[in-house]
Amino acid sequence: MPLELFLNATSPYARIVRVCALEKGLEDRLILNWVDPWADDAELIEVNPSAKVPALCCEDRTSITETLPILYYLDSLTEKPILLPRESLAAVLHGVGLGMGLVDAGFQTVIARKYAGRTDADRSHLGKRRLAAIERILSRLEAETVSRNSYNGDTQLTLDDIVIGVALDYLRFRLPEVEWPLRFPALAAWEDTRLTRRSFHDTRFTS
Ligand SMILES: N[C@@H](CCC(=O)N[C@@H](CS)C(=O)NCC(=O)O)C(=O)O
Repeated sequence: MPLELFLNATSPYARIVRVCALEKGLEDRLILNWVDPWADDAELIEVNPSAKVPALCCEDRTSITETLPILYYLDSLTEKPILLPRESLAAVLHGVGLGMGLVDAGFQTVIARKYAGRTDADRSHLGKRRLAAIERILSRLEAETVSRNSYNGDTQLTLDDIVIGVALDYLRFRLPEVEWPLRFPALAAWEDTRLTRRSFHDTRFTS
């Protein structure tokens, strides 16, 4: 059996997994199972009782849920390219953590707005904390852009590049009023080089 990924087209978490699968050259081993996680899809719930995407069925039908464990597993499937290189593991995981923080704060903002309305969601205690977290993470990423590995379009990506790259594009997609590309120019230049890469281009968000 091939690997089977449960996903939807607007999930930043699922896109991170897809970009990783493409970068790892796993395209031919992977079936994409498009589902609506909000519709209590029975097949998805069987694989992931949390009813969330992404969820992965392995070739032996073991299921793996949650983005980071799925990424860890995919990275183990091929020797090269390695998304979590041992020699720079702390630095890469540092970036992965910042990127996942941005995805979480962005996604939770979008969902809270959807169910509570934008004004109530953003003015709530948790809403203010999420928006403040987005600002702080963007500032931190901007400050660290110079020290982040330089990228010329051919260089192999590591997991931090992928998570941060998708997180930033998710903000552009769902929270355009944040206007981060105008306010964080170094980060915008860094992101531009990633979005042209095939793995990012072929997985771009569609509503
Ligand atoms: N912690 C999970 C978050 C995944 C997640 O929240 N996925 C959203 C789509 S972007 C979802 O499926 N939500 C459905 C729900 O919460 O019921 C991960 O890292 O994979």
